[in-house]
Amino acid sequence: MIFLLLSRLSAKVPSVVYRAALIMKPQVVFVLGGPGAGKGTQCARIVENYSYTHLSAGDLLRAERSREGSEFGQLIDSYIKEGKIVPVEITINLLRKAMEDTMQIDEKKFRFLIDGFPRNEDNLQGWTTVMDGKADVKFVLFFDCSNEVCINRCLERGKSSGRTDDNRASLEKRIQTYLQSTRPIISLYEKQGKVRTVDASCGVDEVFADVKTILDKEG
Ligand code: UP5
Ligand code: MG
Repeated sequence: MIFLLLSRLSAKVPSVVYRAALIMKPQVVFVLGGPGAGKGTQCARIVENYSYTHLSAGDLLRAERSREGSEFGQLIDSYIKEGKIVPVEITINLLRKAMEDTMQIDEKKFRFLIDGFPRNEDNLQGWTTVMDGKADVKFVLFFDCSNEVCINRCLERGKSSGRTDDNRASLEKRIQTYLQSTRPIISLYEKQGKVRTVDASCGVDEVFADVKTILDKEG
């Protein structure tokens, strides 16, 4: 009888240990840069080549804006058009849920590229309140690009993107918000030695070559 119990236990223990080892704390790379710097484009390339899941805060907000019955649809719509930053309570819940859903489907998917967040102090505070201790921020991948290049890329994309903020009036506001609110967040991480900067003004392949160098080094 004892033998039977022990053999059952020993069969169970390794699987419990194995499962615990598999459930990893999310590892996060924040991806920042001006509007049109190429965050989304480069994240897509990273996903093709490395085991990361890409979560764009902007995409999540646009999806929430279109979700039938969303109580935040109108608010998100006006904030995006005005190039303003949506209150973090909305964004952080979308991000947290997306991370949880991803890991629930596949617990090996614990590496995340969080694109376009945190954009201001409010975002950072919201992240700390909700995610501190629950996820590790490895570093910030910063796509550095002149305002002029950013604006031109978005205007070009605006010819077909259908995005309500890819027009000159919205872009001027997006750039102002970026300079006033997001750059200081990048500087904050810079002081902690956590920023990896890429020159985002050259072609997609050249930018990605620099991204690869960084990711290969970070492990
Ligand atoms: N392109 C890309 N790379 C290129 C290259 N190297 N050479 C030439 N062309 C290149 O690229 C933009 C365009 O440039 C594309 O046409 C691409 O082909 C080309 P993309 O990869 O889309 O750039 P990205 O940096 O992702 O630009 P995006 O417009 O998405 O940046 P934003 O940060 O402005 O937009 P986001 O979607 O993150 O946010 C939109 C709004 O949502 C914000 O303004 C804000 O109102 C709201 N928001 C919040 O409130 N909170 C958040 O946390 C996030 C968003
Ligand atoms: Mg984007």
